[in-house]
Amino acid sequence: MWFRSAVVYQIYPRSFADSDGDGVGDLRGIIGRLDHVATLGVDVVWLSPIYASPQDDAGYDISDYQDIDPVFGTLADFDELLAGLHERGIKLIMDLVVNHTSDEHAWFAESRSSVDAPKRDWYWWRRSPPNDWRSFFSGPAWERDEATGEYYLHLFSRKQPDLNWENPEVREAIYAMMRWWLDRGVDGFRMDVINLISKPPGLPSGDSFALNAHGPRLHEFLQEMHREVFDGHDGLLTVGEMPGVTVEEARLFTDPARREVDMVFQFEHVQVDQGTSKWDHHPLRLTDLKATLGRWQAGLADVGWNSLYWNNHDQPRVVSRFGDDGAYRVRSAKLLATILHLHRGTPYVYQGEELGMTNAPLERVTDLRDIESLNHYAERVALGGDPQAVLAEIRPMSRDNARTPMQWDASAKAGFTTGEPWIAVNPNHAEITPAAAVAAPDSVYHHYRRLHELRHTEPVVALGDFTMLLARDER
Ligand code: ISL
Repeated sequence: MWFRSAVVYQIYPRSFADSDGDGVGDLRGIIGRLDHVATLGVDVVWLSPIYASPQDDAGYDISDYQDIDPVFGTLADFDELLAGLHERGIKLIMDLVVNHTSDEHAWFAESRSSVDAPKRDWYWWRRSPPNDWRSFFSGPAWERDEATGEYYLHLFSRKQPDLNWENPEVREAIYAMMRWWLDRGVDGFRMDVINLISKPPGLPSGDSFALNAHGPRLHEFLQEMHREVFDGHDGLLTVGEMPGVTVEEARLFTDPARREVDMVFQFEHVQVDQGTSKWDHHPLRLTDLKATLGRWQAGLADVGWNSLYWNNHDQPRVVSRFGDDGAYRVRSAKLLATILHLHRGTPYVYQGEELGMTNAPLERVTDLRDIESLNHYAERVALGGDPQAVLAEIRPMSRDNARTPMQWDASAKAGFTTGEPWIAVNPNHAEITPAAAVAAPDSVYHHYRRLHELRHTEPVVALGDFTMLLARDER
């Protein structure tokens, strides 16, 4: 299992590098920066969605799974990127977003057209909302559609209707699409909210998140996908993103004998600093973090496999969140990197983490771009919330913290674009850049690079077991 000693680097294309000056990162921008990725010593790149999309949820709303959005480039650019990675010995995994499509996908256009449409049953339609479910992006999860007057389910934005996995035609269409990407040469998939695909029978009222996270057919669907898509392919990497997954469930999903996925992204350690919701944020108690990390290490010690992450495009920057992004920025970023890489599991490093990039100031509501933050702001202010107080509540956890442009150099737009970036560059971009980091032997960057080297050369780093020391020590 090669991936046990591998490191994955996540690229969020919108914010990585812009080659054509339109202010949005693109595939040719990534091609121009491949040496940065290779020098870091990673084995796999995970690319956030680059498919055709209205970009309502920054590409997680896909209108054509087999084409590239013009903002990112073309299929020819994609092939060139894939070849450039493979030449450097790096694999590429794609983001697979199949709990939902965009409402502008041809499947949904047909489905919504009439109650008798052949693809009507590809999504969840009801004459009236059958339950009280809320969308993860605020508001109700059922939306009335003008064409027929019926309601469709969207656990995320109203432009992200949920696919009906109960329908075998849906599953076969998805598997065919996945085979098409494997035939093109990709090396696996990061599966977006894959634990939401099996809906609870009868669609009962209650907490939509908890009810949908553990559907009864989930294992069956993943095993079927394995048979239909992955069988006969060597060297793939599959990782299921599963908010709400428990350690006990993760053992089942990642037990190689069950042939489901190689590893899952769990969320417990990125929820230790929040109460009832992500906006109910409180300072970290270190013992809470230790407790959850320790439990996951123990739970997957003999069966299955962990994935390890602090950051991705949905999480605030870890050095600001669990570290100190002021005087001790470099030291705390290195400490957090060490913790990540010395646990048992496959580490995932998110672009800019290797530089110790920090949260964004997000001073005004006009600085926000993400639909989740904007919807929450609108909802709270409409209910009478004080705009400044709502913004203060959003600031520490907004996904926009992770999405500011990659900081390549000290120039005005951080070397990210020659145009106007779609989201403001962090004002600290003059200090935090690869150029500065490469020049300083004790930088965060060199620390990550050395940790990756250790993962490849010291079996104990990748495969050693884990004992928690000082579990109750708060320091
Ligand atoms: O960031 C979150 C909101 O607090 C998470 O709950 C997030 O929505 C969840 O992790 C699912 O994330 C994935 O699916 C979403 C997409 O917006 C995220 O970017 C993606 O990582 C819907 O496709």
